[in-house]
Amino acid sequence: TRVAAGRGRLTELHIHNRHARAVVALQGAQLLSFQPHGEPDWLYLSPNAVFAPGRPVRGGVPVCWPWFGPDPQGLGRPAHGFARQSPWVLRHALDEGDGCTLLELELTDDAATRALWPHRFRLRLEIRVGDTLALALTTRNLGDTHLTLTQALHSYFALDRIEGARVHGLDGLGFIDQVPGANPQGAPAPGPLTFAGRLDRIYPNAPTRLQLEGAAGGGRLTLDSEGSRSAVVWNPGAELAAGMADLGPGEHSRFVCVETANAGDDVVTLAPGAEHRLALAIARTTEPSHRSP
Ligand code: TA6
Repeated sequence: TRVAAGRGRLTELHIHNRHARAVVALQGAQLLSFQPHGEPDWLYLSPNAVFAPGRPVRGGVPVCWPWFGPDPQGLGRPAHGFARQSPWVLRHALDEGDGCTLLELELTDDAATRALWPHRFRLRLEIRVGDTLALALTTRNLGDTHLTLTQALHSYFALDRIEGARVHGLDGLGFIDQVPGANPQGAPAPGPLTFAGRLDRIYPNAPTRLQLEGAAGGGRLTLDSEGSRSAVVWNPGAELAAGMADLGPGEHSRFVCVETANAGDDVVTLAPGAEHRLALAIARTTEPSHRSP
């Protein structure tokens, strides 16, 4: 593991082990790239992403914390919380016996975080880089009152093309439709989820296993989560992506966000001293696509 001067004055960690290469920005503890040897990157990073201190980076796995979505109190604080644009600290980088690398990054409260959110906390993100990828986000309440939070591992997965993408595991489930103007109570539909335009949904009762078909490199990515009842799926569609400065025309076709979350009614409450762990493990399966989960 090498610490390197990254793009736009951000510091990056470059991991290269027996299994894979990965890049993590210390800002936001944001995984920007995960590439097992001989495979394309599993993660999408926008060619128009902005790399600058204090600005969220479009792609990889942003950590949305301690709220998911717009400021829940309408106080004008940043969307998706402040963790993704805060400077984190690298605690450990361990080479494990099996050739995997385990990184542990940490964010703790300081004057800047308390000005936005008046709580004492320790937030840790473990990233395990092997021939599979595992992330675990653990929040500990260091204060003497209860705290509540929502959060997400806002993973951007690289696709060959959006028309080929299918999310399996959400068939027949109700969802909260987040597209402006849509009926918020989305009607459940049979079959895998496909993409034909802008889609932005919170599934409040998602299973712990989802599969993404159509990921760059073929096969399926299997997503196993812990500590989460809700999943979020987002694709901006052609028009919105074209108008976003850090995406651009055609970029909607190259990714989909499938997010392990505590969002909507899936709120985490932590007593003083308590902790919560939100985890995601991702593996590629190359089984024939007719074997649905
Ligand atoms: O996870 C979906 C979502 O909340 C969408 O509503 C969309 O806005 C997206 O995240 C990206 O948010 P950002 O603040 O990174 O532009």
